[in-house]
Amino acid sequence: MDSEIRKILEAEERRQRDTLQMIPSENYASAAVRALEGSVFANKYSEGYPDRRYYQGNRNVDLVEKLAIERAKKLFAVPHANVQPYSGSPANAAVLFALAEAGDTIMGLKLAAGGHLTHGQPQITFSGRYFRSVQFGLDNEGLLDYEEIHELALREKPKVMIIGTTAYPLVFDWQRFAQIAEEVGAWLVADVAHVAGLILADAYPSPVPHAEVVTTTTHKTLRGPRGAIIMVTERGIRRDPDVAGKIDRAVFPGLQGGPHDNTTAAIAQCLFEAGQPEFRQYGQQIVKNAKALAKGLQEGGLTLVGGGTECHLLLVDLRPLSLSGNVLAEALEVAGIVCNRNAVPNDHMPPFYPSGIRMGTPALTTRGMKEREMETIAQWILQVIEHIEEERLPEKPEARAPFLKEYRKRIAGDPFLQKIAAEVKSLAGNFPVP
Ligand code: DSN
Repeated sequence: MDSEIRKILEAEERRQRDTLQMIPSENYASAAVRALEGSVFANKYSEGYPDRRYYQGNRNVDLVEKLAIERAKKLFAVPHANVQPYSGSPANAAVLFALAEAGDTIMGLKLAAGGHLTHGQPQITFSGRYFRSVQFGLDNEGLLDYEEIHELALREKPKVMIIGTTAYPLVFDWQRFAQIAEEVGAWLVADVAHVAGLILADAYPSPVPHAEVVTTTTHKTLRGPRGAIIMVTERGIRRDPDVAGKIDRAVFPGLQGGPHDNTTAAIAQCLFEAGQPEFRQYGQQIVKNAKALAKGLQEGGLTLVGGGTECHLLLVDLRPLSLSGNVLAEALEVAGIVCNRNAVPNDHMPPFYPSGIRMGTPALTTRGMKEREMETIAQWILQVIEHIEEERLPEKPEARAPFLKEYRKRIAGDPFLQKIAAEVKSLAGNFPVP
């Protein structure tokens, strides 16, 4: 390997090993998953689907793709699965293109409230430009207001409701979404990218009995490669017996060419892992850990959106401390705690300078950490907050970037943050990464 790349790779290996990865959409894939991603399957072209390829030489690729499909169908209890989408955004794009026409109305949760770009974010995404997007937010407590969603759906009559979240700490009421969708004749698409692994571990409700289509990425709580799966439920097939065909055609040739067969092989492996009894314990522990972390932070006086968590993530509202998400996330990173700044419901600040911090426990749980470690981590986070609580992001938008540049330099060698980073490294050393 080129020495320049090797050096960067080794630095990233150390970073992932010596610090706490608390971005809730990240995880540590197993060595087998990573080996398959880097395997000879990456050399192959396979446009088409198993037994219907446009290229020769796909005997083994067909086996691998069938295995991934069968495992997805069995684990999620669905009659149809497509494992070819390159990632979550292309998966959602394919579903929207399969179920709606240009200009049709789609409905989803606003990005600023924890929805995803592909759930209809206006103007800047295909989902908000190609379709007529109507969106709902959260109430002042940061919770879904099902009555408001119901009224919006009745008024706007969406063709597709694409429902999911990247930052909502409580469980979704899939049955309620299904009742609303049914009443207005909308397709219900559940995007469970964040919680797919929790669903398989019975740690989060499955939308499968309620939705017609389910999409997920494969690299978050599912702990596989960076990829995605689209599933059609019994309900979806009852509604339109050709819906699976429409979705398959929207993926290929509609949006994509050759599938990434190395990723497909790694998906088959991650679904094998997710079918083992240990995976159930893993998923359950993710939620226990998130609850323990939430408790520690709340006891230290922090405000959590939704009042806590029922899943793998929590969202700290920094407005009561007049603290910026950027300021805290930068300091935490110096202290070896890697999370991300995030908008809180009805945030008065723009998305680049939001008033919250999002944290998750999937990666720490993969390393074997439990409630006790979460209590320690909560104390470190509280100490970092106390250390920087006088720091203020400037009010003037043009002064923010220069301030953060200077702030980053100033805190890089901060002895207190470095002391915590050393303690973090020592704790992390007891929990090997895969
Ligand atoms: N970007 C992902 C996340 O961090 O939640 C969602 O796709």
